[in-house]
Amino acid sequence: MQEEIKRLEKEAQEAIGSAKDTGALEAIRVKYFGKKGVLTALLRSMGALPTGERPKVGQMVNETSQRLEGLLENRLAIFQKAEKQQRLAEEAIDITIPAREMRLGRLHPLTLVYQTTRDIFLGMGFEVREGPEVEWEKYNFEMLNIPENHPSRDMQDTFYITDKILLRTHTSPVQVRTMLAQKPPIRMICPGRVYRVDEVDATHSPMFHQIEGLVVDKGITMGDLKGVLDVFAKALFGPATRTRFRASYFPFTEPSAEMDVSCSVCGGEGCRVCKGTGFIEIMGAGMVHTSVLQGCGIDPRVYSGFAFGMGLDRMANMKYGIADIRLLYENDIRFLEQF
Ligand code: 2NL
Repeated sequence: MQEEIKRLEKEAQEAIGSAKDTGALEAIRVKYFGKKGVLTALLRSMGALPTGERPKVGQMVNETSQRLEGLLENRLAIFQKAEKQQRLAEEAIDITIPAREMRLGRLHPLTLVYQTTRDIFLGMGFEVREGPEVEWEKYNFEMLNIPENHPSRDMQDTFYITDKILLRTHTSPVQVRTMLAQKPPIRMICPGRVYRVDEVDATHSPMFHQIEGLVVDKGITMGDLKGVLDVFAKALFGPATRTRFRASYFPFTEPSAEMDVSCSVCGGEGCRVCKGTGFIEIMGAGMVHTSVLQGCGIDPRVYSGFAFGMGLDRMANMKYGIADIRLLYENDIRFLEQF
């Protein structure tokens, strides 16, 4: 019996020593210590021994069991540690993969041209004023000396909300409101959306953007108008830019003019863009009509002023070489990313 126990211990030691993983160790544990295990069976069979031998053999089995269990536990701890390490290695997250690129937004070309224009006028002491897009007919037309029978007042050209309320067709009513509210000196620009009944095509949209400007003070002349607008044109299109003024007509200015700038593509030589003229028209302007000043409570014998207006959409298209106004409103990211 004692020989058998020694043999079993040796056999178990070898098995434990050559086990490759926790699974193999568990199988060994079951084989020797399980319910039907070899050592368990040995303990049970002790009843067959002579009474005098039982304590000695019992002690021997217990000691053997303790040694083997210790051995098993040590090996088990080693395997568990190794297996844990392997699992950690396998489950590791690769944090060195580059993060997804941050997609930075851009300013819309209209915003860019607006901000540039605004900053040029801020630099000359102008203030920015805004007003409602839904406007009184009175401020949009009457106060601007636009007569009842004028074609722009037609339902065909203006979006009416009621017979007295409409979508403003220009930003001039903001200037009317300013003149009604404050005494000269006034130096202001008013940017904003304006509306006209139009079919959409490459050059027309029922909603577009305007910037108008107004200066009212004592002794303001056409010379101030030309000087300010020339400074503006050079600041926006470059110092080599030349300007020229042609006589024109608006009901709210007298005299009225169109300002052209030398073509930035050919420098005034004449090309496809300026249709061979060397100049491109960029805005309308004029001396504020005395009736408009008077209507707004400003005495035209004391004060005079000049005003101008330009389409921002057209300016943006010119500056960035955009051929179709619709591109400004489609919000196609492939288009917008280019600015
Ligand atoms: C154009 C021409 C212009 C004005 C706008 C204005 C405003 C007041 C009084 C007098 Cl309150 N004038 N604005 C003057 C001349 C021309 O715009 O072609 N715009 C796109």
